[in-house]
Amino acid sequence: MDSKKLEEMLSFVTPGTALRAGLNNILEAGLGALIVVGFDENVKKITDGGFFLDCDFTPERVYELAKMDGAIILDGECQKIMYANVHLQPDRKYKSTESGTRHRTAQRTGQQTGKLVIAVSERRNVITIYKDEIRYRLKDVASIESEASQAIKTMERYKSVLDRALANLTILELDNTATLYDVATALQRFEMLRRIGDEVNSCVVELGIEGRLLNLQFQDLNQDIEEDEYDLIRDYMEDNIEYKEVKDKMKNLDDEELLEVENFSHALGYGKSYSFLDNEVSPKGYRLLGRISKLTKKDIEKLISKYNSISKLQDVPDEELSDMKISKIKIKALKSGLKRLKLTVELE
Ligand code: 3AT
Ligand code: 3AT
Ligand code: MN
Repeated sequence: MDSKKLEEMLSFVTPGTALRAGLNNILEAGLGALIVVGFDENVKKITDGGFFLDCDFTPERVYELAKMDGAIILDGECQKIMYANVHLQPDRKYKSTESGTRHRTAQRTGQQTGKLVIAVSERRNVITIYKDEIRYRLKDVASIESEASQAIKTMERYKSVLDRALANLTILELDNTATLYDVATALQRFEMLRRIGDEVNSCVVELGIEGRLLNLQFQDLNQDIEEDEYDLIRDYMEDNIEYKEVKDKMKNLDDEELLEVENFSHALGYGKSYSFLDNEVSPKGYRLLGRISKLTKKDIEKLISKYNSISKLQDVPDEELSDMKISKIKIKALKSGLKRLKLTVELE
């Protein structure tokens, strides 16, 4: 499913919005509803009967109107109630998987008009939202919260595994003994973390204002992750490949492929075989140099375009760096920084 589109749909009905307050009232009173968000020619074409209101939207009004049969039509911003008691007659060429007439109508109307359509089920006490090909059943806050707390725990575990993999890689890189296997494993950890992070994020979105605390925890766990991954990929990807290609390949792996380390070295542009994993590799240096605070991005680019390898850079005499117009203080920071990186990682 298109998650950006679903997020946009959810933004209309998450806890904290006026529309959700109205929907909750309807649900709690054991009523049902059929609501279309947006009114234009396409919607008009399929309406029959009902009456024109054009009044300001309030949760109370929409609740009162839901006591009537038929559909309620709002404007696109949920600021106005345009019509109530409307009979909708969407084209039957749009397929519906639902059984009741309200839900079938909602699904077809969502496809035909491209508007957000909401059905509150009187019998089953649930809210379902539709738009184009998307059909999504809203979860109640308590069950999202318990799902989210599971996902956050998993995220914490994955994060600490990733941190260990990166620390290990740092030592190997500075010893010039890193293999493609070590790099691919670290990348695999990044991708696993990203996937569970996506789950947490969708909980955050659906929780609306109820998700603020969860969002803080999520942001905290995600800190620097993207940048670290960006640096790691640029450190090792083959010259004929783009960063985005690498990311897309990783994203497109299915659950089984995710577990096979060689898929990650393949994503970096290496051959698709297990045998490449023993290859010794040296990073360009983006990740390690990025941790030396005295060096600017420009310095790092300059060093990498000249040496293209951390192992070479470690042995470059200071004079040679001075000739490149790198200041004494930065050279000192670079040399001692690399030594210190190794020490601190080894102590951890
Ligand atoms: P009531 O006076 O409320 O009984 P009504 O004419 O207001 O009847 P509703 O919109 O309340 O009709 O619909 C009641 C049920 O009738 C809902 C649905 O199960 C059935 N129904 C309505 N229209 C159709 C239809 N075109 N085909 C099959 N069932 C329909
Ligand atoms: P419940 O889960 O029972 O709430 P349903 O999908 O089973 O919903 P029903 O056939 O029971 O749907 O119809 C319930 C009401 O939905 C009846 C009517 O007020 C409204 N409704 C059904 N079809 C339409 C339609 N085409 N346009 C406007 N309102 C409709
Ligand atoms: Mn029904």
